[in-house]
Amino acid sequence: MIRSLKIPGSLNKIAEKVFDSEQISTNDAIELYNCSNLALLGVLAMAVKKRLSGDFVFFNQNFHLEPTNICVNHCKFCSYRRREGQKGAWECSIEDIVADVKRFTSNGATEVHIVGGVHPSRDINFYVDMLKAIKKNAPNLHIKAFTAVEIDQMCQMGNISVEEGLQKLKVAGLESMPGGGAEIFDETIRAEICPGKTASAEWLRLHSVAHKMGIPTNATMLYGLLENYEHRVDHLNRLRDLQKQTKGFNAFIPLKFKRENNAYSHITESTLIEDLKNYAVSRIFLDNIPHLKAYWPMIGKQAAQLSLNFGVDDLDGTIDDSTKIYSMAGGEENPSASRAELVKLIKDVKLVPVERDTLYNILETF
Ligand code: V47
Ligand code: SF4
Repeated sequence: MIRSLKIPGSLNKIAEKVFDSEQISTNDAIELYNCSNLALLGVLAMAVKKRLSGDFVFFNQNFHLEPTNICVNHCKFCSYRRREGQKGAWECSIEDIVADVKRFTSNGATEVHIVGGVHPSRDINFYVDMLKAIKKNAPNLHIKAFTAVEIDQMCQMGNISVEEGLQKLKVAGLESMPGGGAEIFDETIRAEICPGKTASAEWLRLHSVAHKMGIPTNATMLYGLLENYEHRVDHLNRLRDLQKQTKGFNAFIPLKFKRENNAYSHITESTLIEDLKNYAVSRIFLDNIPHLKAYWPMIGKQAAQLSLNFGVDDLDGTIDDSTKIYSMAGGEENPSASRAELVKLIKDVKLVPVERDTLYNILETF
């Protein structure tokens, strides 16, 4: 039925590929990015989404821990980083962290997401102790922790290889990794927006090491800054290629650049139309990564709900007002969503809400 849509010109060939479950090429993806027919992009993205997850839309009960915002890096888009001793800097002790873990698990959380700055003097041993303390106090809580950038730098400080470091973290309780730190892989743009940060090739290598060790990970792309469509497609393509080898990525999360309180405040943020297009093209191109997540604290709940018609099948989680990264950059203030709210959001667009664990096992359908 959908095939009888009158699709204009060369887009027809791309649509045929999508409906025939064929991977589209990088040139096709660039053509889709340049396409102004948002409705068509939505139809194509939903065809891929339905193949991968039917009518399901996933969410979980989670909270974030941000152990410190003191960071040795100087990413120009970051609104959160502080120098040691600077006003607004924070460092949580392991005791602080355990207290948060107890509080949030008693609210029903099944996952803790831990991401913070790259602290100048906390090496891998501090983080190993932190994970052990969390596991001791909440043995059933899934620990999804540390971007590849944090792990790369904590291993360098501890003078051990990434392989050894990941093994230590895994033994201490690390079960999966979030997708941050990927930013944009193109080396020229990366050097401009986050000079000195873990290189793209190393980010990808660290994720491939994690996958081979049985640690699943996510992947992100920071968009709406200095990059063009070619850069975005190059980023997606490097992820798709790695996924072909390892199959270790669970979800892809586009991260919309937010401009408040950072060095790029003069840049206009991407429009909602651009955000929806970006979800759709990502879903169509990355057909070997099972899930596409809309991170609602960054784009807001209404835009996240709209994204469910553009290939998104995951709304992240309840968050419970536990993250500051995006509110400091202009995202949702005090982000929190009840299960009932997420369920309603999904039901209202006639899709099926599923509460999942971190690894997408179904806990409850609504
Ligand atoms: O790597 C920082 C981004 C990331 C800004 O895996 C910004 O489930 C936009 O990794 N505008 C960290 N983005 C967050 C992250 C994440 C978030 C949600 C879900 C998951 C997951 C992972 O935040 C950083 C950077 O790309 N970021 N500042 C900003 N001003
Ligand atoms: Fe540090 Fe992360 Fe901010 Fe970069 S984005 S300066 S690594 S806290």
